[in-house]
Amino acid sequence: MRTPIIAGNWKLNMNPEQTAEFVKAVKDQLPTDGSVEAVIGAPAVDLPALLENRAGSSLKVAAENCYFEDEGAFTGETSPKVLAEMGVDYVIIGHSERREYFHETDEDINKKAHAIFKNGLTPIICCGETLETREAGKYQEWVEGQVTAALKDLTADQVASLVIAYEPIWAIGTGKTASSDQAEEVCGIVRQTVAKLYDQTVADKVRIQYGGSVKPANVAELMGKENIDGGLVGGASLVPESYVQLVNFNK
Ligand code: G2H
Repeated sequence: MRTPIIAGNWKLNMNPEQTAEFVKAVKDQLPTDGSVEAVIGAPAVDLPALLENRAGSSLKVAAENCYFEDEGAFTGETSPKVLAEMGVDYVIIGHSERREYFHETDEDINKKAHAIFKNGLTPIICCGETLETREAGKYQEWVEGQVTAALKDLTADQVASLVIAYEPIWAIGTGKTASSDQAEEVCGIVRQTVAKLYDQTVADKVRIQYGGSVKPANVAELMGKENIDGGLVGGASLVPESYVQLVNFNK
């Protein structure tokens, strides 16, 4: 049985003060029965406020990125080693915004995945196609290629424990959600890819999120799909009330 995982992805929003307020507002309304894992992914500058204020709650914390080296002359980067020392749980890598605006390659993402595991953290690896790729009918092979490259040389145990987020780029922040059937189809392809690369046992364990305009109104339908184990949520995760509704989608 895979525990559903709903993760906010705040992107470049919120400051430490707003973060503290947010956590105080949602903290007592998170699932306490272990039926859903609630995560917030925040900018690096907000992580201390998230970590301090989550005390006593089940909230898990994600960084939105990290570098693949632990230390050295890499101005402006974030160390996965330090994220682990701080008490962070997850690191989101390979988001389409990082691939597009910061030229992150499949190879970088794979190196980051290795660095994240080396430091005892868990990656949330994003994949997803553009509208052009979808309309050209090439989205299946595109996503399979991204997943294959991201997982290169990871062990079966590592892959079984990580999270893959399928985010069709055409549905991000556009208000245009992939239909639950479209989302399910590609999340199924992600799982089949893991089965091909490893085996069915690993594929049955890996958790797969859908991301792209997830909101309280559509989360339950998406979560009802066989291969969708969670959501990676941008806009709707910034409002405490809607975040609480999202993580309690099963109530
Ligand atoms: C996709 C998603 C969060 P939104 O990027 O990762 O954002 O929910 O705003 O479409």
